[in-house]
Amino acid sequence: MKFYILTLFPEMVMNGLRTSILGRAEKNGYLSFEAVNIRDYADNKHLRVDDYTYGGGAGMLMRAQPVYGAYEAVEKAVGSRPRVVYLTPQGKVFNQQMAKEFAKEQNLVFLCGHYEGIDERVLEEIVTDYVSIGDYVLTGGELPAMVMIDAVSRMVPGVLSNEESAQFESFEGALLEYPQYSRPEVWHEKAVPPVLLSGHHANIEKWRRAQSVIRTAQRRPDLLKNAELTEEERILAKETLQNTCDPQKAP
Ligand code: 6GU
Repeated sequence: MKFYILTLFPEMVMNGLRTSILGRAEKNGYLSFEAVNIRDYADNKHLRVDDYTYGGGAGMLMRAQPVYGAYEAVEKAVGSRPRVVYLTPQGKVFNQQMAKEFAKEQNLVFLCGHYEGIDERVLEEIVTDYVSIGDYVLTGGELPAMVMIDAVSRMVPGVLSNEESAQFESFEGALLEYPQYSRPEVWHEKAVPPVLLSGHHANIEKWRRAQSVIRTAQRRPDLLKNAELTEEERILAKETLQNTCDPQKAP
Protein backbone atom coordinates (compact mmCIF):
# COMPACT_ATOMS: atom_id res chain seq x y z
CA MET A 1 0.00 0.00 0.00
CA LYS A 2 1.29 3.45 -0.85
CA PHE A 3 0.68 6.60 1.19
CA TYR A 4 1.12 10.08 -0.27
CA ILE A 5 1.23 12.97 2.18
CA LEU A 6 0.67 16.46 0.76
CA THR A 7 2.31 18.79 3.26
CA LEU A 8 4.43 21.89 3.85
CA PHE A 9 6.57 19.87 6.32
CA PRO A 10 7.68 16.71 4.49
CA GLU A 11 10.63 15.99 6.80
CA MET A 12 8.40 16.00 9.89
CA VAL A 13 6.15 13.35 8.39
CA MET A 14 8.88 11.18 6.85
CA ASN A 15 11.01 11.16 10.01
CA GLY A 16 8.03 9.92 12.00
CA LEU A 17 6.84 7.31 9.54
CA ARG A 18 10.25 5.80 8.82
CA THR A 19 10.80 4.93 12.50
CA SER A 20 10.18 1.58 14.19
CA ILE A 21 7.55 -0.84 12.81
CA LEU A 22 6.40 1.30 9.88
CA GLY A 23 10.00 1.94 8.84
CA ARG A 24 10.66 -1.80 8.87
CA ALA A 25 7.48 -2.44 6.84
CA GLU A 26 8.60 0.04 4.19
CA LYS A 27 12.09 -1.55 4.00
CA ASN A 28 10.42 -4.96 3.56
CA GLY A 29 8.15 -3.67 0.79
CA TYR A 30 4.75 -3.90 2.50
CA LEU A 31 4.26 -0.12 2.59
CA SER A 32 5.61 2.93 0.88
CA PHE A 33 5.56 6.56 2.01
CA GLU A 34 5.99 9.64 -0.14
CA ALA A 35 5.74 13.17 1.19
CA VAL A 36 4.87 15.70 -1.52
CA ASN A 37 6.02 19.22 -0.66
CA ILE A 38 3.15 21.54 -1.56
CA ARG A 39 5.60 24.46 -1.78
CA ASP A 40 7.35 22.76 -4.74
CA TYR A 41 4.18 23.36 -6.78
CA ALA A 42 3.74 27.08 -6.08
CA ASP A 43 3.63 28.92 -9.42
CA ASN A 44 4.98 32.29 -8.19
CA LYS A 45 8.65 33.13 -7.97
CA HIS A 46 8.60 33.57 -4.18
CA LEU A 47 7.02 30.10 -3.77
CA ARG A 48 4.25 31.59 -1.63
CA VAL A 49 1.71 29.07 -0.46
CA ASP A 50 -0.45 31.24 1.84
CA ASP A 51 -2.55 34.35 1.36
CA TYR A 52 -5.11 36.57 3.10
CA THR A 53 -8.76 35.53 3.30
CA TYR A 54 -11.47 37.33 1.32
CA GLY A 55 -13.88 38.99 3.70
CA GLY A 56 -11.15 39.68 6.22
CA GLY A 57 -10.73 38.10 9.64
CA ALA A 58 -8.04 36.13 11.37
CA GLY A 59 -5.02 34.58 9.76
CA MET A 60 -3.81 33.22 6.46
CA LEU A 61 -5.13 30.51 4.19
CA MET A 62 -3.32 27.98 2.01
CA ARG A 63 -3.80 28.90 -1.66
CA ALA A 64 -5.67 26.55 -4.00
CA GLN A 65 -3.07 26.56 -6.79
CA PRO A 66 -0.09 24.80 -5.11
CA VAL A 67 -2.38 22.29 -3.35
CA TYR A 68 -3.97 21.39 -6.67
CA GLY A 69 -0.55 21.14 -8.34
CA ALA A 70 0.65 18.69 -5.68
CA TYR A 71 -2.56 16.65 -6.03
CA GLU A 72 -2.25 16.53 -9.85
CA ALA A 73 1.31 15.19 -9.56
CA VAL A 74 0.04 12.33 -7.35
CA GLU A 75 -2.96 11.62 -9.61
CA LYS A 76 -0.59 11.38 -12.58
CA ALA A 77 1.72 9.03 -10.66
CA VAL A 78 -1.07 6.62 -9.64
CA GLY A 79 -2.92 6.83 -12.96
CA SER A 80 -6.41 7.32 -11.48
CA ARG A 81 -8.28 9.50 -8.96
CA PRO A 82 -7.12 8.34 -5.52
CA ARG A 83 -9.00 8.66 -2.25
CA VAL A 84 -7.94 11.97 -0.65
CA VAL A 85 -8.28 12.39 3.12
CA TYR A 86 -8.31 15.97 4.37
CA LEU A 87 -7.27 16.25 8.03
CA THR A 88 -9.63 18.66 9.75
CA PRO A 89 -11.37 19.00 13.11
CA GLN A 90 -14.55 19.47 11.00
CA GLY A 91 -14.31 15.84 9.81
CA LYS A 92 -15.80 12.57 10.94
CA VAL A 93 -13.93 11.28 14.01
CA PHE A 94 -11.45 8.55 13.04
CA ASN A 95 -11.91 5.06 14.48
CA GLN A 96 -10.72 1.46 14.08
CA GLN A 97 -13.46 0.67 11.56
CA MET A 98 -12.27 3.52 9.32
CA ALA A 99 -8.67 2.31 9.68
CA LYS A 100 -9.77 -1.09 8.35
CA GLU A 101 -11.66 0.49 5.45
CA PHE A 102 -8.73 2.71 4.43
CA ALA A 103 -6.40 -0.31 4.58
CA LYS A 104 -8.25 -1.79 1.56
CA GLU A 105 -7.01 1.00 -0.73
CA GLN A 106 -4.02 0.54 -3.02
CA ASN A 107 -3.12 4.27 -2.74
CA LEU A 108 -4.18 6.77 -0.11
CA VAL A 109 -3.53 10.52 -0.13
CA PHE A 110 -3.47 12.66 3.03
CA LEU A 111 -3.81 16.41 2.63
CA CYS A 112 -2.38 18.38 5.56
CA GLY A 113 -3.58 21.93 6.06
CA HIS A 114 -1.90 24.71 8.01
CA TYR A 115 -2.67 28.29 9.01
CA GLU A 116 -6.45 28.81 9.05
CA GLY A 117 -7.02 26.04 6.50
CA ILE A 118 -7.19 25.68 2.71
CA ASP A 119 -9.16 27.55 0.02
CA GLU A 120 -12.54 25.81 -0.10
CA ARG A 121 -12.58 25.51 -3.91
CA VAL A 122 -9.67 23.07 -4.13
CA LEU A 123 -11.10 20.99 -1.29
CA GLU A 124 -14.37 20.66 -3.24
CA GLU A 125 -12.48 19.33 -6.25
CA ILE A 126 -10.09 16.81 -4.70
CA VAL A 127 -11.17 15.73 -1.19
CA THR A 128 -13.11 12.47 -0.82
CA ASP A 129 -13.02 12.14 3.02
CA TYR A 130 -13.00 14.79 5.78
CA VAL A 131 -11.52 13.20 8.89
CA SER A 132 -10.64 14.41 12.43
CA ILE A 133 -8.75 12.62 15.21
CA GLY A 134 -10.82 14.04 18.06
CA ASP A 135 -12.38 17.12 19.58
CA TYR A 136 -9.40 19.37 20.16
CA VAL A 137 -7.52 21.77 17.91
CA LEU A 138 -4.04 21.16 16.47
CA THR A 139 -1.78 23.50 14.51
CA GLY A 140 -1.73 21.35 11.38
CA GLY A 141 -2.75 18.08 9.76
CA GLU A 142 0.65 16.35 9.93
CA LEU A 143 0.24 14.71 13.33
CA PRO A 144 -3.31 13.52 12.54
CA ALA A 145 -2.04 12.13 9.20
CA MET A 146 0.70 10.22 11.04
CA VAL A 147 -1.80 8.90 13.57
CA MET A 148 -4.10 7.63 10.82
CA ILE A 149 -1.28 6.19 8.70
CA ASP A 150 -0.04 4.25 11.75
CA ALA A 151 -3.50 2.83 12.48
CA VAL A 152 -4.11 1.96 8.80
CA SER A 153 -0.64 0.48 8.25
CA ARG A 154 -0.93 -2.06 11.05
CA MET A 155 -4.04 -3.46 9.33
CA VAL A 156 -2.04 -4.15 6.14
CA PRO A 157 -1.04 -7.84 5.88
CA GLY A 158 2.69 -8.37 6.57
CA VAL A 159 3.26 -5.13 8.48
CA LEU A 160 3.01 -6.72 11.92
CA SER A 161 4.90 -9.87 12.89
CA ASN A 162 2.93 -12.75 14.43
CA GLU A 163 3.92 -11.51 17.87
CA GLU A 164 2.72 -8.00 17.15
CA SER A 165 -0.41 -9.27 15.46
CA ALA A 166 -3.50 -7.10 15.53
CA GLN A 167 -6.00 -9.90 16.07
CA PHE A 168 -6.67 -9.85 19.79
CA GLU A 169 -6.06 -6.26 20.76
CA SER A 170 -8.16 -3.47 22.18
CA PHE A 171 -11.26 -2.66 20.11
CA GLU A 172 -11.10 -5.86 18.06
CA GLY A 173 -13.93 -7.36 20.07
CA ALA A 174 -14.93 -3.93 21.36
CA LEU A 175 -13.23 -4.76 24.68
CA LEU A 176 -10.04 -3.31 26.13
CA GLU A 177 -6.99 -5.54 26.58
CA TYR A 178 -6.35 -7.39 29.83
CA PRO A 179 -3.37 -6.40 32.06
CA GLN A 180 -0.03 -8.04 31.30
CA TYR A 181 3.08 -8.85 33.37
CA SER A 182 6.70 -9.75 32.72
CA ARG A 183 9.65 -10.63 34.99
CA PRO A 184 10.28 -10.38 37.91
CA GLU A 185 7.52 -12.36 39.64
CA VAL A 186 7.44 -9.79 42.45
CA TRP A 187 8.15 -6.08 41.91
CA HIS A 188 7.65 -3.34 44.53
CA GLU A 189 5.97 -6.03 46.66
CA LYS A 190 3.39 -6.63 43.93
CA ALA A 191 3.09 -10.26 42.80
CA VAL A 192 2.04 -11.38 39.33
CA PRO A 193 -1.50 -12.87 39.50
CA PRO A 194 -0.89 -16.56 40.39
CA VAL A 195 -3.12 -17.95 37.60
CA LEU A 196 -0.60 -16.62 35.04
CA LEU A 197 2.13 -18.81 36.59
CA SER A 198 -0.08 -21.92 36.74
CA GLY A 199 0.54 -23.13 33.19
CA HIS A 200 -3.19 -23.90 32.96
CA HIS A 201 -4.02 -22.32 29.61
CA ALA A 202 -7.81 -22.60 29.79
CA ASN A 203 -7.83 -20.88 33.20
CA ILE A 204 -5.47 -18.19 31.93
CA GLU A 205 -7.75 -17.45 28.96
CA LYS A 206 -10.75 -17.30 31.27
CA TRP A 207 -8.98 -14.91 33.64
CA ARG A 208 -7.85 -12.64 30.78
CA ARG A 209 -11.32 -12.46 29.29
CA ALA A 210 -12.80 -11.53 32.69
CA GLN A 211 -10.11 -8.87 33.16
CA SER A 212 -10.99 -7.40 29.75
CA VAL A 213 -14.64 -7.18 30.73
CA ILE A 214 -13.82 -5.59 34.11
CA ARG A 215 -11.36 -3.14 32.63
CA THR A 216 -13.74 -2.06 29.87
CA ALA A 217 -16.54 -1.55 32.39
CA GLN A 218 -14.22 0.54 34.59
CA ARG A 219 -12.46 2.64 31.96
CA ARG A 220 -14.62 2.69 28.81
CA PRO A 221 -18.15 1.70 29.76
CA ASP A 222 -19.34 3.33 26.51
CA LEU A 223 -17.75 0.42 24.59
CA LEU A 224 -19.88 -2.23 26.35
CA LYS A 225 -22.97 -1.55 24.25
CA ASN A 226 -21.21 -2.89 21.13
CA ALA A 227 -19.37 -5.75 22.88
CA GLU A 228 -20.28 -9.36 22.28
CA LEU A 229 -20.65 -10.71 25.82
CA THR A 230 -22.00 -13.95 27.26
CA GLU A 231 -24.73 -13.75 29.90
CA GLU A 232 -22.10 -14.38 32.60
CA GLU A 233 -19.91 -11.58 31.19
CA ARG A 234 -22.88 -9.17 31.11
CA ILE A 235 -23.38 -9.81 34.82
CA LEU A 236 -19.67 -9.27 35.54
CA ALA A 237 -19.75 -5.98 33.58
CA LYS A 238 -22.84 -4.82 35.45
CA GLU A 239 -21.34 -5.66 38.85
CA THR A 240 -18.14 -3.84 37.92
CA LEU A 241 -20.10 -0.76 36.82
CA GLN A 242 -21.98 -0.73 40.12
CA ASN A 243 -18.70 -0.85 42.07
CA THR A 244 -16.92 1.80 39.99
CA CYS A 245 -17.32 5.49 40.83
CA ASP A 246 -15.14 7.41 38.38
CA PRO A 247 -13.97 5.35 35.40
CA GLN A 248 -11.01 7.72 34.81
CA LYS A 249 -9.67 7.20 38.32
CA ALA A 250 -10.17 3.45 38.50
CA PRO A 251 -6.98 1.36 38.85
CL1 6GU B 1 -7.41 16.16 11.58
N1 6GU B 1 -6.53 18.61 12.19
C1 6GU B 1 -6.35 19.63 13.03
N2 6GU B 1 -5.71 20.73 12.59
N3 6GU B 1 -6.78 19.62 14.28
C2 6GU B 1 -7.40 18.51 14.69
C3 6GU B 1 -7.62 17.41 13.86
C4 6GU B 1 -7.18 17.48 12.59
N4 6GU B 1 -8.28 16.46 14.57
C5 6GU B 1 -8.46 16.97 15.76
N5 6GU B 1 -7.94 18.21 15.85
